[in-house]
Amino acid sequence: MSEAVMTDTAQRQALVDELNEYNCRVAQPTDGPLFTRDPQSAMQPAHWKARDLERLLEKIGANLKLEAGGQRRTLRLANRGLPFGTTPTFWASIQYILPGEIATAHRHAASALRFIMKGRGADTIVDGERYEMNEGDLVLTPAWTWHDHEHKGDKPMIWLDVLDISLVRSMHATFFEGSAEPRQPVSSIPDHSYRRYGSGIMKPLNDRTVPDVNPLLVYSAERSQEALRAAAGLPPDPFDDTALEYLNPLTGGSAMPTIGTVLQSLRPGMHTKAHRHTGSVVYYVMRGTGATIVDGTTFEWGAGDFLAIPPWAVHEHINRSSDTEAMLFQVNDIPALRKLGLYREEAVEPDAQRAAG
Ligand code: 1HN
Repeated sequence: MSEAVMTDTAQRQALVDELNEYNCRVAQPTDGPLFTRDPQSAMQPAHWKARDLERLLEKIGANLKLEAGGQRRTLRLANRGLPFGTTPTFWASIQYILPGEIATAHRHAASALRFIMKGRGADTIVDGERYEMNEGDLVLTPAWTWHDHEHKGDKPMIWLDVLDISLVRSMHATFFEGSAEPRQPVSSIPDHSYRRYGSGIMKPLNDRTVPDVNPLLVYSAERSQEALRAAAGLPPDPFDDTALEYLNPLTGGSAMPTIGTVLQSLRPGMHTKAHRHTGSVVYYVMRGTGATIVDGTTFEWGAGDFLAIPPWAVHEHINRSSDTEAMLFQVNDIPALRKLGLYREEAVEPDAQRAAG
């Protein structure tokens, strides 16, 4: 090595050290690329099978008391490519609550939602409003609303919890507060938000609600599945067949500001076109059997399974049955990406996906 290069290296290091003293730096040859041509996500596609989840839930039910771990007994869906969480922005967990248990009141800056998977007899109170939780219901816990749950039924109950924890953490905006009282006082009018906004087509006069904050807390299985049945008579969406997004009835935007929620039906024999988009997705299979091809890998799914799709991964869906629809509940972070101007999507020719595999 010539003396000139050595001197140059030493000089560069001296410069770097000096800059460092003043909390400054310049690009260095050892830095990785600052930009990639397109998203290179560390998140991996992931599949959780219902049979495994059921066994593991029973196991945590038998082994973990509710008091340990913040008064919630949850099985977190982890991603091997990420330091924490299910996707780069949100955490999906399955909550397992036993008869007689109370998940005590707290609130946090992270937005949360619950989608009821199995069981009956539990209720949740969100900012004073009590809702029964029935299979297929979506219940929202908007940012900073108090929430607690109690299981009054006689068999264990399970539901999906999704929180935008990783997004909130990345912005260093975490707040949390516990309550001295296990449960909140309940307001005198039952189903208050549902009575005011649940029709989705009308709203009360003299309404002073801030439109950006969704005033509707609950989306019943009955009403949302009825909407999906009505939409099934429309021509299929090329990538998702029949898919409806839960909405904020005041804005027509997503039900939560950061998290998208979608109810989706794949008709018998459907094989969708392939596409990719920014934003991550987790699917819960409510019923049916099928497959999703993600970046060339085929995941065969059945009722009760979960599937996670990384940002910008090419994916297409297949309903394997010739006579039964498949119904999926989907959670994504697309509303957050859209608000930040970061949403992009593109169709992918089927041959490209096969070659990638
Ligand atoms: C949480 O507060 C709940 O309130 C459920 O039921 C799951 C997962 C991580 C962090 C907080 C709940 C959660 C959670």
